[in-house]
Amino acid sequence: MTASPSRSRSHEAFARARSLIPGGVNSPARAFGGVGGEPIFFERADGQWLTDIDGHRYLDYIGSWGPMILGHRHPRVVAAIERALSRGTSYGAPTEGENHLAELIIAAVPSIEKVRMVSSGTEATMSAVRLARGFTGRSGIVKFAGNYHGHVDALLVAAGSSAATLGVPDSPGVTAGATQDTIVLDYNATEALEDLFAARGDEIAAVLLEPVVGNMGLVVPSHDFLAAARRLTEKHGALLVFDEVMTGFRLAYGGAQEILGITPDLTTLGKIVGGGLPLGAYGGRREIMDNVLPAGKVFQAGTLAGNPLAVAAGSATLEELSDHSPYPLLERHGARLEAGFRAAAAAAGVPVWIARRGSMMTMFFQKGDGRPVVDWPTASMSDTKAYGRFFWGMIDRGVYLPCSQYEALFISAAHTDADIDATVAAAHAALADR
Ligand code: HOZ
Repeated sequence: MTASPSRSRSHEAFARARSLIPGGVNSPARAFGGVGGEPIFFERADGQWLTDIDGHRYLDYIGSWGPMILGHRHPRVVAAIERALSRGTSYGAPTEGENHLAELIIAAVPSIEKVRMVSSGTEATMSAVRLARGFTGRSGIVKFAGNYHGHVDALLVAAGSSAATLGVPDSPGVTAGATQDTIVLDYNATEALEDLFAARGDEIAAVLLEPVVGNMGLVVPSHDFLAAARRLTEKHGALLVFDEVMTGFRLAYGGAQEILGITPDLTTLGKIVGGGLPLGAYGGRREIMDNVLPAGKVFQAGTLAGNPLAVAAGSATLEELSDHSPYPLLERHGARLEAGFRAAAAAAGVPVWIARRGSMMTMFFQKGDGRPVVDWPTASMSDTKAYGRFFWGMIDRGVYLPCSQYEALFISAAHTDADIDATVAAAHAALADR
């Protein structure tokens, strides 16, 4: 048995936070509600490491839930932020930096000819949905159970991420009116999608999906499913919207759409595009994007949209990814970690389903025999208590994994072979020691 190190300062900070902030956290995903116990408070991050306020170090496999693909405090990103900071933090007026980041995004993402910057992934998907409705003149939005698109009222239906973890896939406060045009299907349910379009194709403004899902744990699409989504939207005059907030610049420089070979009409971005600062974006074909105000009439605005610090961090991150592609390294690390986790689970006799694409991965703890996890009904059968025990076993061994079975882990370019091997050794010990 490994003794748990003392986290008394985190405990005290959390007690104080709970009296000040609802649930003690500013976003429920970090509340540890899916694994039990109290969240750990951090004071710094360097490369692949996090340091908590009690002085413990952890190998970080969250990377701020995705943005930190280069690791924390990458010198190129830090220098860019410092340069921007020396010139002021916000003007509420256009800058050349925004042009530069727009050029980088357009060059990288196959579907994007024009792009609008916002301050978060939630805003990006909210705006893309409004634009799809404005462009098509239709109301219906098709989403998939377990996909999460931020806390947009119309999309908080059968939502993944913390909504799934904490059992509020349909939040109180979201009115029936706000979701009456949201149609939910199971992910990978090609036939159901075909039937829906056959019956109601002319009502549908957009099909919105995560092209590789990270928000019910990692779930991969079948090629048939994505191809059907592309074919049916095209045939019926609806838009296909890829939520690449997690996968954009993560699975490849051009996002999931680059490796899947399917080009949506609109793409939403967040996380990596802001290099660790708050920035989101949505973009797509020129004739669609030109419907956004003031070029067109679809309203969308933001005081801090295109904030110069966030734009500098995002541009530096994208330039680094483009100049020194980390993707082969991330794939190698991902494969090594996957093989190691698989071996650790087998050695301990623990039934798991492991899904991975590049540097995103989930090990689903299963209650019976290994059964493919392809959608929310199969993901939600996971043994979340077993995941919670594994999570804490890893924490006690200095490895910080997602605090929910229903979130993906992220590897960064700062992780080394030795880090991956240490993580696998920790997994062997944690799984043996349950
Ligand atoms: N979108 C992140 C991963 N599901 C979670 C971040 C959050 O909700 O705080």
